[in-house]
Amino acid sequence: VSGLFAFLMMFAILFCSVSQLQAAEISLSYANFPPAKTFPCVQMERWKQEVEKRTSGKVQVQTYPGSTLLGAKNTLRGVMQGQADIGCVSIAYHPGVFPLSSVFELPLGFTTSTSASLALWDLFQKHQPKEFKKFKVLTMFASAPSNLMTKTPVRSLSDLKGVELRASGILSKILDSIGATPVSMPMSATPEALQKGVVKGLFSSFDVLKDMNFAEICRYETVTNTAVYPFAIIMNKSSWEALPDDVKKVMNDLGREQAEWTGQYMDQHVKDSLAWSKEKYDIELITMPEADMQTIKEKTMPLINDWKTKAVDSGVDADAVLAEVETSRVKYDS
Ligand code: IAC
Repeated sequence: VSGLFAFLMMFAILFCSVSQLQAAEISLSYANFPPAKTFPCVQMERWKQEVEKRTSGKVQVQTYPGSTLLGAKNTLRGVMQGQADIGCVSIAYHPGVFPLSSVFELPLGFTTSTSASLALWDLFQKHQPKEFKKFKVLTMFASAPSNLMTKTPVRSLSDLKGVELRASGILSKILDSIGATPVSMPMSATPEALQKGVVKGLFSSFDVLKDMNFAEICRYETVTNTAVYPFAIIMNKSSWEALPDDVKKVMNDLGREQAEWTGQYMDQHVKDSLAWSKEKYDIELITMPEADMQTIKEKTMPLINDWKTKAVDSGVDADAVLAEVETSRVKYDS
């Protein structure tokens, strides 16, 4: 019996040491609010893969898509309190909290997710704004420009009058200034609102026609190419500080690369999503008359001044920020 016991003990010790060798030294949780198929989660899986590969398995990232760990509205607090190490935050869902980064919610004329994502990252790097002082920012990116996805056709601005549409942040104000009735909510709440008829469509980028299956209910897609939705991937400060230098370097080196990767993925995916929606649901892609596009520009212009006033109140050098973003737009968006 004692021989068997000794054998079992040896086996147990061997097994433990082998499994310890294979286990990652560092395990990090990463919370994301929209469904796994959407672009914030696709980029999350790519980041996880790269970090695990580049740290040779020393770091393991546990991903939680679809609000399974933290929802859209409690990610900021959840990451600050350490309920998750890392989280995905949509800037537009938190009006007033990000006086600098919210500049990207304005109609600035970015035509791609790639250019907006790189410009956003550059702006963050340059200013290291205090709005993120409680977090380590791992990367940032933006959606593609926003368009109207609706149950009934919007062929001109007059069709938009009083139509309830889902948006968020300054993008809700854009809708308001062109005559629609905005209803602010996160992307993750939109399927139910569309289903119940609380909204008749939404204002976002076309990737969600496929990834959220909105093409089924919103058969009309009107191109406005207005503002983008900016995002930040934030990490709990103590979780960050506990990382060894080589791991920090891997993550720091990934910041800009991840922004660009996500932008390029998004820009390609918008095309795939439109083609898929045409094929599956025979959606109609609508362009508004040139005069209406001009009216949109004029009516949304005051939002830039509104942003400026609030940004200055929060200590942001708003004119410099707008000038830098415009320089980046010219640099990346051509
Ligand atoms: C998305 C978004 C949010 C979650 C998932 C996919 C956005 C564009 C921005 C937004 N595509 O909130 O409308």
